[in-house]
Amino acid sequence: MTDFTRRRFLAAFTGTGLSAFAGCATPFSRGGRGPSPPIGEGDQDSDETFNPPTYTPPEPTPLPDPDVKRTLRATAATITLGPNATSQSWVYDGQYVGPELRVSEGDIVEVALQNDLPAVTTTHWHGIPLQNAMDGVPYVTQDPVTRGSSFTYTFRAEPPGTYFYHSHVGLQLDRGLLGPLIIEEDDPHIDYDREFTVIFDDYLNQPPEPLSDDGRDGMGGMGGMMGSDVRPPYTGLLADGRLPSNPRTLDVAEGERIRFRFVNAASATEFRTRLAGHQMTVSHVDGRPVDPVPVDEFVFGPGERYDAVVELTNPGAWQLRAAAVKGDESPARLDVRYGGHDGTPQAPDWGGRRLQYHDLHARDKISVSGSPDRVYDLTLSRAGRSYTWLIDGQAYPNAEPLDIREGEHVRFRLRNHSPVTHPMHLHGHFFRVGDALMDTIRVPGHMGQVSLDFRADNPGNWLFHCHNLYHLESGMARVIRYV
Ligand SMILES: [Cu+2]
Repeated sequence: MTDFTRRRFLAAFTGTGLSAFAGCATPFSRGGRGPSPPIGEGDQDSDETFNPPTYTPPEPTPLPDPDVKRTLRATAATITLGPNATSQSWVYDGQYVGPELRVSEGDIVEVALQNDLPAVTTTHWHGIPLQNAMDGVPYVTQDPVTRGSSFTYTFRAEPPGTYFYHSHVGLQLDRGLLGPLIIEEDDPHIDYDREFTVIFDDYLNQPPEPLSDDGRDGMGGMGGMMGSDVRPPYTGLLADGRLPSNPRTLDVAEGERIRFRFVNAASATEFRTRLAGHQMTVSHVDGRPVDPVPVDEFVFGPGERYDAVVELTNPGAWQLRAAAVKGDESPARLDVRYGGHDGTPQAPDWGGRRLQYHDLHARDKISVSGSPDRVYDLTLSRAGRSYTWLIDGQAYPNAEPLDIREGEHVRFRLRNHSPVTHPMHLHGHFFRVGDALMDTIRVPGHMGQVSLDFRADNPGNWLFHCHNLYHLESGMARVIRYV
């Protein structure tokens, strides 16, 4: 057992981890690795002798024979992002973005993950409320899959919607181990002629490493209220695996209605998204159908998905752009070109009506209303001068589980004491915020507050965490435990 793996294992299961990793990693920009990496460093490591976890997920209820069988091979590969832009990375099936898995509502899906990486891995099916043992969280729902071995995930494809799958080990998501997962609905509430899935990502031309604060921005003190966040040194922002210098073009015809399925698969980037020359009508959030909302632009954070229908009524050549809310890279870009319009695509002007969460009204039946059975008040903050992110003062893995009971109506009241947005993601459940259902919500910085409610209807141990991968790796997670 390497020193790292032993330490991480101990951190995960005996609660000795905090002192091991708080504040002692080296800064990302120096390219070094700290002496005591947090849970993320599993992606550097191939140790296969860890002890079994103390938690065993509920035995999965057997499902019928699969309707769809796939193999996903996690492997090192050379990926191409544009002319003269190739990169060595870790991806699924040798391609970045990974292959789109497209299934029908209700299908039984069986995916064999084959690990050909030089490291352990898992695959998480982001947003799908599947059985706990299939959730793909290392040390929480399963042992990580060792080199050369495989793990078969089986789940029922429901509810329909726009999802994605990704590695849940360490910082592997930021290497490119991700792909879209579309569950087609039998009876959509919107009309459209064609659809396109669009994956936005931030691109790092080097292996990711945990972040730490090297003092450049004077962070620290005041419980993390001061200063700004550190961000990995991204090379660029990508739409469907392409740099903006090499955009994908959608050839369209006047009069068509296009459904876009937008996925924010970035590790540390909120995107502001807009198509020049057109409004978008938002129809789904995190896969859940909403009453259609016409907007000019929307912002979404890591882990969120938005579907929007665009009516093509303005012939020309147009850019769809996704710009980092905080970050100075060129916006990710996709071109929409009507037949016969060969000119340079026009970039959007920002402004106009931007989608707000309170615009969203779920069309699904919402299973929680009235007074909750259990309430957790949870602050989101940074620990002093170290690059450690906390949920209610505790840094995972040295953090207490949040206990709930099956059948309860649970409420989390989140209050963000830090200056940065945290996209908080709950595994295994959709939650209600206002009149909408979702699985990931941005909690704004500077004392932003969100109250989310869910029904405890999926027994197991589930991760609740910030989907900024660097915050997650620096402690911003809790296990939700059914007791
Ligand atoms: Cu965060």
